[in-house]
Amino acid sequence: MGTPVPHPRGWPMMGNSLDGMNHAQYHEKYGPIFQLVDGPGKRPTLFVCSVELLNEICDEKRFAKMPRRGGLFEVRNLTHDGLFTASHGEHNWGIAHRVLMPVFNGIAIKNMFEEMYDIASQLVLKWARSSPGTKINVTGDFTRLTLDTLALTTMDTRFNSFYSETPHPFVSAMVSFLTECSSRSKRPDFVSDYVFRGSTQRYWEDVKTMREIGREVVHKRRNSSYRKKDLIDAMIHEVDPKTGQKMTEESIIDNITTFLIAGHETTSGLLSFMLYELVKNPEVMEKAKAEVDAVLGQGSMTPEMLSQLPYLTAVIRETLRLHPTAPAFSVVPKQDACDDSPIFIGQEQYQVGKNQTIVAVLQEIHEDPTVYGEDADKFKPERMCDEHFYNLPKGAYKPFGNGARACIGRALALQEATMTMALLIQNFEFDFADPDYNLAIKKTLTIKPTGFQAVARLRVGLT
Ligand code: MNH
Repeated sequence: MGTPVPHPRGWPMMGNSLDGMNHAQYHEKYGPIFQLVDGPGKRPTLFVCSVELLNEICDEKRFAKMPRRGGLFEVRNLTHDGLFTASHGEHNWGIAHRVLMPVFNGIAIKNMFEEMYDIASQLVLKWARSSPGTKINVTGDFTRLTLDTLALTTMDTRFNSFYSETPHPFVSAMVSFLTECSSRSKRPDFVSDYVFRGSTQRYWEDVKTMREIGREVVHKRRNSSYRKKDLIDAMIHEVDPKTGQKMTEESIIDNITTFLIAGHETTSGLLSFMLYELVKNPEVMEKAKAEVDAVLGQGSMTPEMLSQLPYLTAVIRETLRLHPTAPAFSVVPKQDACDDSPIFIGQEQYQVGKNQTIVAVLQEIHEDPTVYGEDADKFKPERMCDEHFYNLPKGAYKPFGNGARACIGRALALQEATMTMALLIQNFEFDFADPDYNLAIKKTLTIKPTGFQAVARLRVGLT
């Protein structure tokens, strides 16, 4: 019964890890679903590449998020059952979700406007003061921006990345921790930590460093009479309406570190791809500039202006369609241990194994020709203006994930991206530092452009 899922043969032991193919190539060769074995000792994983199949695994009655291996699972040693790394049904996820959802809604995010503007102005100053023709490492500077913004808005701490030669200790620990998470996830399960004891020790030291910084921030606030309506305040004082419980100290630290990790590369990648597409498509830049000039003029920005930039908003949506900076998310079928009935997905009735991980490959799904047509791979913000965007078929666009487990930082990220890009367009004209630059992408837990350098010129008449 059902249609067999295509699975490239692979090698004994190494599975498909030596195929040298990416998801797009597997998709082209095997169709909208395929099964791969990532390496020695790994269990086979399913990958889905169509809107139809995505829709089915987004049914939260049948499928749920359960990080059991892969990079996200390794992050759990730092963030435990915090929002991003929790499995479906974990108790502390529920408390944190109910306490924090209201604090991350659009209205509450407006209160962060001043702090975000402060950091974005630091970026503008840096680029304005650099000597003419300086090649800007775009992604590097956007990462400074998003890290500093998240640290300030979610942990009330200034990293001052634009002003210091060496990164803040939290940042160094996080960078080496994330690199190690990725190596650990690629290592065969039967190889013990002992073989990698050097890097393992460093990994646990990084965990300790980040948690201690988080703990200090929470202690300082808890022991002071100072109140500010921000995230830490909510995490310390708010009570979960359902259980009557507050977040524990450990859960607060899990989530502070979570926000920094989940929020910085994704938003920095978004800004980087967005600037790339704007420079690459001058007619899009012209329209965006006309809109920004009409709304902002030469004056300073107010939070109200952000909702008056529909074209820039469409540019952001289209950027996340073609370059979903969190390029995948995964689920497993919800099934009782004693229930062995087969599970099928799609019209073709592909069979899914019990407890089998299914990965949604967003870069492929977002270019599904049945929804986006034959020019699905072209950057066209017009297709994302409100009237089209709100009429997209279900499951056609999921850059922020799905359902209860969708991104809690969405409004924060969108406000930051809109505000930063509006400010940059108001002040600068951009070119590629290398006119022959071709987009190259580096993929870790997130995707971002690599080698993308730009040149910024202050716009005449504006100082
Ligand atoms: Mn974010 C979950 C994408 C910015 C904090 N985020 C997710 C998921 C996607 C995602 C996809 C679902 C992952 C999964 O199902 O396993 N997030 C993004 C993108 C951006 C982004 C594309 C920016 C652009 N995210 C942010 C920011 C923050 C944040 C900024 C924090 C301030 N994201 C989270 C958290 C979760 C999440 C926390 C987990 C939510 C939950 O499961 O309850």
